[in-house]
Amino acid sequence: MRVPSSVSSSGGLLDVVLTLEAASVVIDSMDLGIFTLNGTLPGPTLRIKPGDRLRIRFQNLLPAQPNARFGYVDESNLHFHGLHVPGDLPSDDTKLVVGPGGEFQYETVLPEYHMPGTNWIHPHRHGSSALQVGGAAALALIVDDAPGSLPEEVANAEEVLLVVQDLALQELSRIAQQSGDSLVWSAPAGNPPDLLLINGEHMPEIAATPGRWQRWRVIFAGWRNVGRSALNFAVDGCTMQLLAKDGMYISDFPRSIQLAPIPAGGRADVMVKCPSPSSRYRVTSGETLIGFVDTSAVPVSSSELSSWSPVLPDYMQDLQTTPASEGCSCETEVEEASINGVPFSEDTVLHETFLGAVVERKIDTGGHPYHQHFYPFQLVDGFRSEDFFHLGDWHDTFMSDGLTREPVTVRYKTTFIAGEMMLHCHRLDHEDRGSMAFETISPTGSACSCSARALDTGNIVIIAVAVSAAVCVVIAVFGFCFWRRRSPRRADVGPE
Ligand SMILES: [Cu+2]
Repeated sequence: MRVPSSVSSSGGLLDVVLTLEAASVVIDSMDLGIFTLNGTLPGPTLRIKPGDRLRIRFQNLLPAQPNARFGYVDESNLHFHGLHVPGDLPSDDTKLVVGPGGEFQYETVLPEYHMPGTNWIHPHRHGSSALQVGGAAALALIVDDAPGSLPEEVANAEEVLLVVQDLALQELSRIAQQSGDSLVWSAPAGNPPDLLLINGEHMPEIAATPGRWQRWRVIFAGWRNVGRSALNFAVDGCTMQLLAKDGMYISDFPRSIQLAPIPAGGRADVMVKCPSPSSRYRVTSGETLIGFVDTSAVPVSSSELSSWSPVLPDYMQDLQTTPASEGCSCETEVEEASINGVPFSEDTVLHETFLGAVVERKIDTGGHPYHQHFYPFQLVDGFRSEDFFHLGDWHDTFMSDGLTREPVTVRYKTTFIAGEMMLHCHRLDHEDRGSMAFETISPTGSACSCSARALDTGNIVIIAVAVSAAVCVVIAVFGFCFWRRRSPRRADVGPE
């Protein structure tokens, strides 16, 4: 299987250029025009450590399409999916718009206590995220573990990165046509198949030694449901022990699972061991074959995995028995083109919280993968106990997918990062249509609100009045000067 190129931080800094650009690829003898980060499918893997500075010069090299229907198919930005970093510039602010030919330098610092794990980066321009992420700009962003922090069997295991992408050729062609993209996306006409790719390959072969544990980092760099559900990831005939979800270690490793139902945008780190030599095992999503594990001829024996719990950072302290702060428990219903009936607007706040609050959300996902930026949330109530989902687990992307009764209750504590936090459906065509909102986290306040409201326009009115007054003064002064200058000239030339 292909392994994406990789670049790691050094001396506390990861300083890279990421370009969003069109590229041509051939998959299963089909010529495809796709979106890429740095020209490859997927983009290069970025590796960083807690406490490091991440500096990304993002360059939008897409061709300008000024006549495209909605006017933003050539605009973009980046989202650091899974990082616990501020949501305002120059950090992870998805309101930023970088036009074709434009660039922006992102810079953010991971806290020293950041949870190590498997995350990813993708474009997030409201209105064009489905086409750009679906087709297929994404890369893995790994926050590496400190030496000595993992159990030996995990630390010493061979790492296998799987960036799973859902190249739905017909659906993406329809979205490209709707959004007026005529220069980047292209796929065969007719009825080309949907392709579930791993590291840019269709049905790759993963090499393994029989009997030896591997650490698989599975990223579903997805933008829609697969069929009607999550990526139902399984390796038939092999042992899977869950290690982490959405870039956060579980507290009861090892947890035996048969299936990892990863919603679009989600991740799962799984220890995988296949038993027999010279054998082929199927990697599947539901009924769909997406790859193979091919084992070598000589088996080895390896010890069982021992129990292990991570040190949890402040923003992941257990909240199962901690009630929400007064007024901070709100309902959130995710819909096709709105949240709680309100379509996305940069001027509308969905919920309001404050630093230090214990926030509770009762989320009705209804088949829509719910994603929160920079504050992950803990599953607290509303779950049937399944292997993959335990009460107390943490996620940043969650879809009930028939495994829960709705609504599900989640909690998180707003520890240190204030500002605007995006939340949205990770079926990105829904996000593009308005299934997104943000809540504000006040650095100084002490009250929550569950009611959507327009942003305070008081300051805007004051600024508008001040600007109008200044313009009036300038016009008056200019008029007076003009009159003074014209008058003598008339006088000068008069006698002639
Ligand atoms: Cu949705």
